[in-house]
Amino acid sequence: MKDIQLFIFDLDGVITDTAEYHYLAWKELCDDKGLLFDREVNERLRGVSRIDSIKIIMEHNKKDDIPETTLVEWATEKNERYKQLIQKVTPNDLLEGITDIFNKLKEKNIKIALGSASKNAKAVIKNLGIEEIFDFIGDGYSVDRSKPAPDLFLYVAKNLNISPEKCVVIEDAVAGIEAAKSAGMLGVAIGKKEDFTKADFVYNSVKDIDLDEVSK
Ligand code: B16
Ligand code: MG
Repeated sequence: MKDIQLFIFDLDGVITDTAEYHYLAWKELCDDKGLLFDREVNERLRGVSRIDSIKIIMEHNKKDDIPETTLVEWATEKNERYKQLIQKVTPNDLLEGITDIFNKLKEKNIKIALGSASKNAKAVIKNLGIEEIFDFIGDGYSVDRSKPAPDLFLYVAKNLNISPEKCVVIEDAVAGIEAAKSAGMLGVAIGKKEDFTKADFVYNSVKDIDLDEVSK
């Protein structure tokens, strides 16, 4: 039996699906600026910070001459659209099975934290009605280096005074699992097995997570 004391949850793709809102906001921005953008490119932005996301979009458009200040401006424009869209988030947007997992962890006295790359994480959590669940919130403001760097997960664990080997990270992004493994934590991925070669466990969806199997 592992002595697991903390579960760190990613937000987008694990607790709720804000990827669709990110898609709509990026698509509107790209249409405005005459840039190519589609759902395939959007998939590459999972777990990636806002500024790194726009760099991936530029790479897709083969544009390497846009000044950094313009990229920041465009990313800010996208964020204004995104902030409007997430006003629509309600508790009905919680992914199936997540409340059950939170309840089981609470029963076992295992701590629960958020480890999201999003600077809008707190607003989303508030609209989902789950602010009270978390013992600690790590978001896009917490550290400088984003996933795949282990910094965010290490920061969260340190704040709760729990050593990395006693932590489990639940993630839907390859960069997130890489971050968990370089932090020395257990990495549980949501998605297709073939995409997550470094994960300790992979489940198709959140409702399939087997907490006993993970903690054994
Ligand atoms: P923001 P996660 C990530 O959330 C999203 O998956 C990613 O698409 C987004 O670019 C990133 O947050 C930053 O979000 O623009 O709101 O700061 O999966 O780490 O919860
Ligand atoms: Mg995610």
